[in-house]
Parts: sequence; C-alpha cells; structure tokens
Amino acid sequence: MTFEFIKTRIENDKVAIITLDRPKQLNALNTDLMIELGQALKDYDADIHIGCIIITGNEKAFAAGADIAAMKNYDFADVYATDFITKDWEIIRQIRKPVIAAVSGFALGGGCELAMMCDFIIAADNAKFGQPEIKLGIIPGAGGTQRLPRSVGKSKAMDMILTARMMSAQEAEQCGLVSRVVPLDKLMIETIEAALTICAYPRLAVLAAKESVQRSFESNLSDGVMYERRLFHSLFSTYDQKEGMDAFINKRSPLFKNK
Ligand code: DAK
Repeated sequence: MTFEFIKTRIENDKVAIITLDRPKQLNALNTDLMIELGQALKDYDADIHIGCIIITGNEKAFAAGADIAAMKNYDFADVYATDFITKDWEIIRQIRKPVIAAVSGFALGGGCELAMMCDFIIAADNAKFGQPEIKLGIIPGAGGTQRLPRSVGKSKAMDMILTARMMSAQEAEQCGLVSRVVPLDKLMIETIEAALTICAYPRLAVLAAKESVQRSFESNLSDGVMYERRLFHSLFSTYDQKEGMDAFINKRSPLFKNK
C-alpha cells in the first residue's frame, strides 16, 4: 500500500503500524489523510495475518487537530449539507481488531479525539492532550464532548473543553485517559510489545473482549452483562478455549489456532 499522508509498516509479521505523516503541519488531520487512514485500517482489519494495529505520529505531534486551514472558509451550509468530514472519521469505529494509539507530543482537538477512538492509549512522557476547539469558536466535533467525560469524568472534561488547557501525560495517566506512560524513546518498543502480547492470544477471544468492552459504552449494565455472558458462552465452542484450558491443566504452552 502506498499513501501520501500516512506511512504503514508491519512488525513481526502481525502488528500493523500506521504513522500519521504530515510533520510540517504537526499531523493536522485533513480529509485525504482520514480517507487513507480509514483505508489502511480496513485493509489491516481484513488481513488474517494482522492481529493488532497501532496508530502513531512523530515525537512532536500525534496530531494537532483537524486541519484548521482546510476548515476556515466553510460556512454552516457547506458543513451541514456535506456532513463535513464525518464519514471519514467514523471508519475506526468499525474496526474489530484492537487498535492502540501510541501518542507522543501534541494530541489536540481531532488528534485527541482520534486517540480516544482507539481501544487504548500508550503515551510518551512528552505527550500533551487537549480539546482547544473553543479557542477557534467551535466545540469538539469528533466525539470529544462524549468520550472525554466517559474517560476522565465530567469535571475534568469540562475543565479541558471549556478552558482549552492541555493535560500532561502524567495527568492523563492519573485520570485514566491513557493506560500507561513510558519514556519517549521506549514508546514504540513498549507499544509493539503490548500489541505482540495481544497477537499471541486466541484471536476470537480478543475480538470478543474488544466487542464486549465497547458494548459497555452503548448499553446499561444489565444489557451489557448479558451481552458479555453470551459472548463468554460462545467462546466455549472454540478450539482455542479447549486448547488454552488443556494447556493450563497439563502445564504446557498452548498452541492456538484462532479457531
Ligand atoms: N491545522 C493546521 N495547521 C496546523 C495545526 C492545525 N490543527 N496545528 C498546527 N499547524 C501548523 C501551524 O500552522 C504551523 O504551520 P506553519 O506556520 O509552519 O506553516 C505548523 O503546524 C507548526 O505549528 P506551530 O508553529 O504553531 O507550532 P508550535 O510548536 O508553536 O505550537 C501547537 C504547537 C500545537 C500548540 C499549535 O500549533 C496549535 O495550537 N495548533 C492548533 C491546535 C488546535 O487548535 N487544534 C484543534 C483544531 S479543531 C470532526 C472531526 C474533527 C474535528 C471536528 C469535527 N467531525 C468528524 C465532524 C476536529 C476539529 C479540530 O481539531
């Protein structure tokens, strides 16, 4: 695959790495970049060799938001009639394999929202998160007002969105926005290691785990628990459940077949 605004590579034959690549604009997200990102995500999701996907940027920026230069001349009729940039931003929600955001530098506006659309975020110690849209006379438009409060609670989300202040990696870890903070020079090593760990587990269980956790954001507790129960039961029909449990009992390493 060749792209203009992203780079892609595969690590250990099973981890797909997508690097946002508009460094001069701090990886500002324009329509073409989002189309390419969506295409790469769909291709890797369909590739049976790939078990996990990483989205990353560069040391200075994961992404400093949607491209302000591309947005500035639109009026209401333009953005409402064309459902401005919406469709290209939704593809990541359809991806069934785990997607990890490896964030260093700025993750602002749409960049922070993109990171939050991933299944979890590993942050370098220089990462800075923020939703500064209010400074531009707009509000977050790719789920920031919905995902940030679910992630960090109402008070901190309001603080971030209304004051436009940036949050350090350490603060982001303390409030649960990111799963872990690592030194900048270890960001990709640690993220790839996490991805390889996931790849080593039975694929069907991985997909079911992601689907079930995602469900918790869309349902009340009893419906969510019932959804989890059904997926849990269904995994007893897989080869890998038999193999995993037999391997444990017989004190040997499992040989999973993703079946
Ligand atoms: N867009 C376009 N260009 C950007 C940019 C952005 N978001 N952020 C940075 N750049 C460009 C700068 O203009 C500059 O370009 P040149 O002047 O060199 O040509 C270059 O990147 C380097 O930036 P700075 O010179 O400003 O670098 P500094 O280190 O001094 O400052 C900064 C870094 C990140 C603090 C600063 O660049 C900054 O404040 N950037 C803007 C951050 C921002 O406001 N982000 C929110 C944008 S609004 C939606 C989906 C998404 C969205 C909305 C709807 N739907 C699905 C409906 C998202 C909206 C947004 O994200």
